[in-house]
Parts: sequence; C-alpha cells; structure tokens
Amino acid sequence: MKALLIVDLQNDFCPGGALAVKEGDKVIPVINKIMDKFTIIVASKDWHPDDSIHFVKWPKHCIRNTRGAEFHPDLNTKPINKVFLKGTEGKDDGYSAFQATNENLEKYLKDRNVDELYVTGLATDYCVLQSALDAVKKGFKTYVLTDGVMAVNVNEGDGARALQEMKEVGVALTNTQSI
Ligand code: VGL
Ligand code: ZN
Repeated sequence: MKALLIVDLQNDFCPGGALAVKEGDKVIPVINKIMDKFTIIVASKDWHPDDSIHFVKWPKHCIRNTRGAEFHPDLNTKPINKVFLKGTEGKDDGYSAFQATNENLEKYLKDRNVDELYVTGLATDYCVLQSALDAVKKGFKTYVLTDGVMAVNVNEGDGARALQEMKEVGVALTNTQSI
C-alpha cells in the first residue's frame, strides 16, 4: 500500500508568509493533481508554541492556531485523511513529520499496511529532507516527488544538496508524471 505525505503546506511557508519559500505555492496545483492516485493521504503541520526555542534560529512562523499555520487556501484538503502536528514542544523540534506529537505517523501508516511513502511539500532542505530520511530509517520505500517540493535555500544549493543526501540513503527521486 502506498501513501502520499504532504509536508507543511502552510501559509507561513508560502509567498507572503513569515518564513516564505520562494515559489512555495507553485507545488500546490502539482500536489492537488495527484491526490486521486492515493487512497491514503497524510499531511504534516509545523505547529509551534509562541515562545519556542526554535525561533532563535528562525523568524516566528507557524504559531499554532494562527492563520500562518493554516494550510494554504489553494491546497485541496478534503482528501487528507489525517493531519500530524510537529514542532509542538517548544524545542528546536519537529523537522520530521515522524516527530508529530498528536499521533504517531509511523504507527498510523504501518497500521494501514503502507510500505511506500511519496513525499511532497515544503521545504526540501528542512522538513522534507528530515521526513524522508526518517521514512527510510523506519523501513518505508521512500519516494520524493521533485516537482512537488521546493527549497528554502538559506545557502545557495541547499535544496540540491538535500536531494543528493536523500538519494544517497536510498530515497528514490521521481516526479509526478511518473506515478
Ligand atoms: C521548516 C524551518 C523551520 C520546514 C520548519 O517546514 O521545512 N523549516 N521550521
Ligand atoms: Zn518551524
């Protein structure tokens, strides 16, 4: 069984948001279009308390229950079966969707016989990277859909390096045309 994971497609990571990924919203129609290929669709949300230590490193973003933490309005949220909240602990936590605290993502997927995980969303060089690395560690055959992710690129080339790192541990890089 395969599942689609949509990482952090929230207002604050899209143009106009507090920690905007340049052209982050461009992946939304790409992701909306492939949803009908999956029966299991899960999404993560960065969901920080207002005073998180995480904000020593980053501008304040995705404060729980604020507009910045909501999904981008163009994302088709109807087919999403479950939302996983991460970065909830006030630490520099929650780069991986597998660190969600409201529900255990690994258990959720394994309980539903998922063995293949297709990863999309934001940002390639942080939460997509850590989620994909964890997915491999937990034994999922892991795919990253390269046209369905976008990088922050704090340093030039971070996105490309992240894809390379994923590839080296066994993540399959593919695109939405091939699924
Ligand atoms: C993320 C930086 C800080 C992400 C979250 O979703 O990739 N990046 N918090
Ligand atoms: Zn964050």
